[in-house]
Amino acid sequence: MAYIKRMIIVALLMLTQATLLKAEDGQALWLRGNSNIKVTVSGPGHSPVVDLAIAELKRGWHGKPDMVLNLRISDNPAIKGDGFQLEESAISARTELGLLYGAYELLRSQYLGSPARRFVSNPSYSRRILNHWDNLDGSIERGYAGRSIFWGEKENGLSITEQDKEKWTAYARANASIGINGSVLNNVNASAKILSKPYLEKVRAIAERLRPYGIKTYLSVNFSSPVLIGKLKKADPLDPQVQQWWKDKVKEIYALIPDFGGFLVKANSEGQPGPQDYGRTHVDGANMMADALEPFGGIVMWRAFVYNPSPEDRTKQAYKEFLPLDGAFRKNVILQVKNGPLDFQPREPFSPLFGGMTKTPVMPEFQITQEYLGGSKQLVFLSTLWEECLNNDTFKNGKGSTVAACTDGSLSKTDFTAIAGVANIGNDVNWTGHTFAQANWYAFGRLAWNNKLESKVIAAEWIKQTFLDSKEKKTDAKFAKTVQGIMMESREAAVDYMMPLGLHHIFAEGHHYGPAPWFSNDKIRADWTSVYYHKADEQGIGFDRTRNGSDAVDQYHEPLSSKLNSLSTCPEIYLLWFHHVPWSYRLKSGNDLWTELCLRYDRGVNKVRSFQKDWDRMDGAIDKERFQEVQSKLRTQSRDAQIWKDACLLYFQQFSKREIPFDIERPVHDLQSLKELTKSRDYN
Ligand code: GCV
Repeated sequence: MAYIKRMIIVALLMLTQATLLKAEDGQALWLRGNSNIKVTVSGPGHSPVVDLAIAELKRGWHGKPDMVLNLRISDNPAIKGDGFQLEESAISARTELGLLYGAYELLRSQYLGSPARRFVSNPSYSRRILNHWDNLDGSIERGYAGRSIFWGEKENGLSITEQDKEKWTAYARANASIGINGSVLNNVNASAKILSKPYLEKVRAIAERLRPYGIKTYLSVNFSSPVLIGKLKKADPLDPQVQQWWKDKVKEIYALIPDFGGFLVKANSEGQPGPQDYGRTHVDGANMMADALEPFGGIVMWRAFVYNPSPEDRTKQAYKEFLPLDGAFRKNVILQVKNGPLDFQPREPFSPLFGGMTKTPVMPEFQITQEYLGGSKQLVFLSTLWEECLNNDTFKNGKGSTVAACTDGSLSKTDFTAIAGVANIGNDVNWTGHTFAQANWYAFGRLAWNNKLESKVIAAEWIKQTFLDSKEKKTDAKFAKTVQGIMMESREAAVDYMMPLGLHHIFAEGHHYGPAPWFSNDKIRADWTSVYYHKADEQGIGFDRTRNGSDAVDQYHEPLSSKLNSLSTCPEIYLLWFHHVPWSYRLKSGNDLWTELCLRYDRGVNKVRSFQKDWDRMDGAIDKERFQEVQSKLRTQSRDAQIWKDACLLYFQQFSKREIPFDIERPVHDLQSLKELTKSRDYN
């Protein structure tokens, strides 16, 4: 009886709470912390940035009432770059931007209820940049949250409304609050038009909105721009006319945008033009642009994502291309390298270029938009993926040479350091399509600022700011813990139901959402098909990248290369990435490979189902709108995880010729219908 009474009271409390919770559409992101608590803030004079810092502190103060807070510029040697020092009643920084970042950090810690203490915080990377793959017609390559907030719609994408400007300001504020300080405004598959006068005028207008928040504007450029919009006959980087064209163009840009950041370039990759079209090298191309940008302080981010249709293992090509060029780039060039050697898969080993380049600075490129991880339909917290990459040991200078250390300047001094994330932002009301995709934007910023932060801490911060009030209620703690659990397990679950044990790139053609392990097509290049990657046959499955195979293992330093090379020491999470393994091979669990594969797929599906149950139990803990949105998306994710499992197991079973273990759920689909389903464009 007492139990029933208690349950009724809990239910009534939850109901009251749910009706009191205000409707939320997600537009406010993690910045919901307005407050009425009074604070007096004194700053070092007035400037747009200092005034913003003061305004933010007054708007979001959750500390002691009627405090006097002092913002001051300091030459404390412990503070580096745009870092800051927090004390209970002061924020000190070398730069005004440091004061703004310090203000956001102080507000965050107050909201999270962390005690105020004295500490210094310095950014891990000096440039923390979002890459928007936004096309000038407003579409977004691999975008799942609506259309571009910068381009498109009317007048060739050039019109600017008051609403646009407000959106850009809100975008800049959200970024600054997590330390992001750069935006590349257009797709790396770049239209040359971006460098024409009318588009540059629009870039200027956008830059004006981003500037007060410390966000520098960068552009992706098309290597053939001198031909496409400049009326030159060629774009040969050694041609003096071409060099002059770039110098003039850069001068024109800086006259409009004095703090312009520089260029991002995808050259000689996936059909994009580049210096190799003229028999020149990536160095020739990058240095030509670097020379044009150097007098203005601009930089070139040259992408290493290059591969050609050739018999060579695709994952080896970038390293082979760039390693011989190490040291030949100008000082204001940095190589932008995707986390893995292939292409943002659910799990990849780190790119060997991080440990390979010794004289050329390298910056990681992460993908925030979930091209290969469920778009905006699936809840996958990517922070754990990035944390895993950053913490990998390259053994470049012996043990401890992590990817983080190879890129943040701790292993070798560079003139600047940088990190990029491919944005998941569009004009959807909640910015990112899935509410939980906001967490990936947030996590990228937080890791770019501090590449040692733990994902579980980032998740906890985000949950509280995004869903809960600063004053914690009893139900809040339960919600926070449950949701943190879901987030922390979500990426591993996706790996399990999509591509466990090192499998990779077995997606349906084109949309990269659903499975198509059967996909092969003689008419396109082999490395755009699935069978090229999994190589399933009657003996086994996996890509042999050992010394007897493509020898990709030797692009890594010892002792890692030998560890990866041997079947018995290769970490099982990368097993089928580096080895073609017999179906009967025994794994550490004692299961043979086929059984283990079945169990992993099944585990992934069950995990998503458990996320559903956990989320359902949270009904009433947050606003109805976002609760139901996530609930419905988890339903879709559960359905699609099952499709992944069934498609892969039924297809691979044709080669393994073994039974699916009876203690897991049998596939509920048949192979033929799955082939039809995932082919359809509507499926993605
Ligand atoms: C912007 C993958 C994606 C492409 C993307 C490319 C890149 O191939 O599928 O959409 O193009 O990577 O990073 O350049």
